[in-house]
Amino acid sequence: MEAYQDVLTKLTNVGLQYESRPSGKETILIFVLCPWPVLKREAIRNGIHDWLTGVKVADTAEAEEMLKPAKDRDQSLDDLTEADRIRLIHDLVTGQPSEGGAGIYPTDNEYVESILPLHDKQFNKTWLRTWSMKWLVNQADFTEIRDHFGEKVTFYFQYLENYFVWLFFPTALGIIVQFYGRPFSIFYSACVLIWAVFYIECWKRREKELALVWGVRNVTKSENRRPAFKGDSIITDPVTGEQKAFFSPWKRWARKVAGLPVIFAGALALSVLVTFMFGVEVFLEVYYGGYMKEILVYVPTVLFTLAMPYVEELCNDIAKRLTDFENYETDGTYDYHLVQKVFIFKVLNSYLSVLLTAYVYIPFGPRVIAILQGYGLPFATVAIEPSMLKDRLRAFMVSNQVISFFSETIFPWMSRKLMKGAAKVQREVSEVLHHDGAEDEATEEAFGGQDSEEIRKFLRTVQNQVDLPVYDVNEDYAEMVEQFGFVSLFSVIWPLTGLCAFINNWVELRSDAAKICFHTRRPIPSRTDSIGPWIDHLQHLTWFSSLTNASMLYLFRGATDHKDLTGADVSSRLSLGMMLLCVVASEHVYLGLRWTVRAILESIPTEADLSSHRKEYGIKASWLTRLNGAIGLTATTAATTSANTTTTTATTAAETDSTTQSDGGNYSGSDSGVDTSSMRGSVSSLRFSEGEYGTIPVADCLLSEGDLGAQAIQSCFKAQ
Ligand SMILES: [Ca+2]
Repeated sequence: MEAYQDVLTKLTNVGLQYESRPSGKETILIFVLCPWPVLKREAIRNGIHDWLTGVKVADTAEAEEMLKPAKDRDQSLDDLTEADRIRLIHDLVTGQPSEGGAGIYPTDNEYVESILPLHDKQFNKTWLRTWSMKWLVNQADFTEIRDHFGEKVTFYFQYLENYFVWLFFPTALGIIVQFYGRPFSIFYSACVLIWAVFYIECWKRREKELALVWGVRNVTKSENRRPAFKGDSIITDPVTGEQKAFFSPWKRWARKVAGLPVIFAGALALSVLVTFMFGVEVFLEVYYGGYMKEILVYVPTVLFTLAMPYVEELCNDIAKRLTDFENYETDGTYDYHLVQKVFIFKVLNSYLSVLLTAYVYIPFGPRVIAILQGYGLPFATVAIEPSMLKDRLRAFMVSNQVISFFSETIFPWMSRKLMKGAAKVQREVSEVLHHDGAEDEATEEAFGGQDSEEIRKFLRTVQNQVDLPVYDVNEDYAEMVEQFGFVSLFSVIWPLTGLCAFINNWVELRSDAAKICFHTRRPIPSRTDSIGPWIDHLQHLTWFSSLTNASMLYLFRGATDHKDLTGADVSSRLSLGMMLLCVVASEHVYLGLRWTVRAILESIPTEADLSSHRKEYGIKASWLTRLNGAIGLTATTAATTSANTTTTTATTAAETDSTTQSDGGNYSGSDSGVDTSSMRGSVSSLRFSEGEYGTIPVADCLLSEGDLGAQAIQSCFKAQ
């Protein structure tokens, strides 16, 4: 109860309103409402922060707007999207008290279970309907999603759509090669490699463009601190001069190095598991000739596929713990390092068995079997040939995609139905056993018993959403990047891999949308300016595919469906020196190609680049004109309010009116007496000599209180 009161006090302290209802016996739902003035304060504070840290490229008119006194700026809420509003309120609730937030965060506060925004059912319905009726999703649709769910989620969908469109090329080429060409074609493999390089470099351009259009450029560089971050000392920020918690990078590196053995051990264990499964499968296929062979051969694959989610979960858990231990300061860096670890496991899990078939089983299998047969072991002489590789890849692609489709859409829905059914049966059984419904009524009572039926219905839908898992966009990225790996690494084996991916991704885009609508909580909108670590992983995979393509072409070239190349041929052809030569040559060609494409694309400026330069130039020019004009004017005396730069927590009074904001003591009176013309006057009374700028604590006075656009900047000019 104390903890509950504590949370409520913290909420009121930052000016939020609330309404609470018990839910079940042990939890309480607290609904948070943010009054307009408070939201406005946060929006302005955020706007200034963005502007200072270079996130926003405001043009002259926008900057003028930002510099107006708060009372003239009421319309500034009109362009706040829903995502922005939720993000600001979430930041306000979870922010550090020293930065004006309420400091309520699930990992810090053991009584707070989670914080979530609620789904907008109507919006979700329209979203799914529009997307499922379209062959391609257009930019206006993405903008709508961005306004609703924020940039992080939208970046994923935008990336997926872009990837889907690009996949058309390997798909078409793959179909042609499959039906009119030969497998292991040098032409096809070269085309895929070139395609991958172009695709990645073009996406980078697109990404930058989107970040500018959405006004989130550089946003990852100026993120708020993660509440879970624990500093071990307090330092003065070298850029802004603020006091902030600090964690030594050396210590973090030490922790990283300490985590390495764990990752190695995990990776090794996973590889052993995959290899073991592979061994069992081969054993059954080649050695075992007895009862039910046809069925038994598939058992290891099925077992492995079924166990995979659990293995993956375990790996993710290890990765998460290690990353927690490394203590990152922002969500962006945290995600980056978490994804790096998860990706290592993912790669092993998905590609190892195909790699084993290609580089161990087919070249060396026949020799090993011949030796074993020499000892009199009854090995069946199964033909080991490159077409096995194709079968394996095909099975992998198809089963992977079918399984992931089911586990993302059908399975959560079914398991929820089952859980509900089970709970109902349990309730009925206990009712029959105890012959009284008192307990049931009690829960019903607790569940907003005093409210109208309508509110109770609402509370039930809220409870349903609370029960859903949290959406993690990185899982979806991992799935797509893994698939890109199959296309770039192995499609030379089976050219229809691209087609498979192409079809899958059309469905994927819609089914991931449905997943967010029905099977997860509404994601908390957050901002990002790129797809983060995934672009690096795409590049690593492309580099790696320059190796696999070359080596496979060397090993299996000449193989066709008509089996004129057997494993024995492959193994007799194998010369390590030649293979190494092929691989190194191919890798260098790849690096050269990448460098060239990047250099060419970078020399062509995008429309977004131009527009941001235009804006920057415009605003600098306008500032210069203004300063020149101001210095030329005769001085008018202006009351000098000194910029009191202590960082204050938000005032305690419930702020229903933003003009009472000056309670905190800073800037009192400035709200009424300030407009841009008096600013000119005050500037003119200063003589700008060298060194004067250095002493003005711009960031402090801008960031300490939200409500201050013009006043803060003005105070900077006035401070002497
Ligand atoms: Ca997905």
